[in-house]
Amino acid sequence: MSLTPTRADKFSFGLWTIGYNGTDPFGGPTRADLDVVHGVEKLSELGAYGLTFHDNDLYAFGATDAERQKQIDRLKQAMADTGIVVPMVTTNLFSAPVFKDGGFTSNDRSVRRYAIRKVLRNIDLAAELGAETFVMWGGREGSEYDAAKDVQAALERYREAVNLLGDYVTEKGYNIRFAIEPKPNEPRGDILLPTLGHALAFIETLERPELVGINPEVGHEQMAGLNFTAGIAQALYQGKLFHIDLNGQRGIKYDQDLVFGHGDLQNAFSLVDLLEHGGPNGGASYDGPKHFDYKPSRTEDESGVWDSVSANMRMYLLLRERAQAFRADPEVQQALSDARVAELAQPTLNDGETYTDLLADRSAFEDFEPDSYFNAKGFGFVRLQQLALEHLMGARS
Ligand SMILES: [Mn+2]
Repeated sequence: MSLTPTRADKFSFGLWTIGYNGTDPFGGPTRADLDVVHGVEKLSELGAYGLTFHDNDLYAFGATDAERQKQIDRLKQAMADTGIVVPMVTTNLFSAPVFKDGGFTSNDRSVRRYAIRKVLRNIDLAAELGAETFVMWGGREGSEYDAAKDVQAALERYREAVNLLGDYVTEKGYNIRFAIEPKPNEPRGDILLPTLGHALAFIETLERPELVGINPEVGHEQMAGLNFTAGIAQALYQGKLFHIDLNGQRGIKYDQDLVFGHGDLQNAFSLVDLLEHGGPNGGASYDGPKHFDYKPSRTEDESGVWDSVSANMRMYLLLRERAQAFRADPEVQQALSDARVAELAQPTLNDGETYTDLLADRSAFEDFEPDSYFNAKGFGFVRLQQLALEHLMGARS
């Protein structure tokens, strides 16, 4: 098992990640701006396969048509020269002042119409570049004040926009699916569709739910105190993991966007195990792009940016190696068996059994003795967890 990234690993990076110049709410840039062609060349050299971007990562908001086309042409040439692909494109509906109350759900109707036009134009570009996933992160779709936003109306306007986008790609014949990226807060005090669970429920209200899935980000779910791996398992179970944003976050605080694994390492281990193996009982796994949405810390110079690019990929590959060793260990297999992990995959009812049959089964209730059933015997979950951590730490091979 190689720790050198290859194209087959499908590692991709946002142009805004490698291009992050260090600006935060308290200080300006600490690094020079990155040119897209240089970024593509470095990603290719380091073993990534894909670049993703928001429209305004590639060309400035307010760029003329000629300036925009020049940047698109430069990107296309860099793709042709390196073999780097663009698997995902997304739209910036959050930076420009006009989006201060959101895009699809701004209280101002003219802003909403402009936002949809900006996205339609960007979908054409996504299709032209061969992207198959179009991410929607509604960072400004939210509010600070309950009285200032009708959330039910906002959901209806979001639904109206996504339905229109679904019509557009269908009628254009584009091979594009949409992925909603949830986040609980930041930059807004509260953001619409704050967790992957909210997004999954919303998708079922759409006219073309099959075209829409989710793009969950490690840090965003962890900012809400949620278990990312458990959420991803539900997304896989529901066939909605269209894309994923890997990074690191340490607890409930601002969005840190650390290197993958530099936050909650245990959760990163269980996540890679799930993505690669589909869970202990062979559920759905993930074979889409492993996309890193992180920020190289503003303490770093340009060489530190490329070191952090390699660190993301290496962390994933190390965790994949550790997860494979964990699954292959006979002691782990015994501990899994003792913990009855596989038994959960067995249906609770017998084949064809009805509630009438269950009611007639005295062993299930009348003769069942719950107080003495386990005879004080435990499941051994702690031992299993210790084995997992020893594999994560490299203490077992
Ligand atoms: Mn983030």
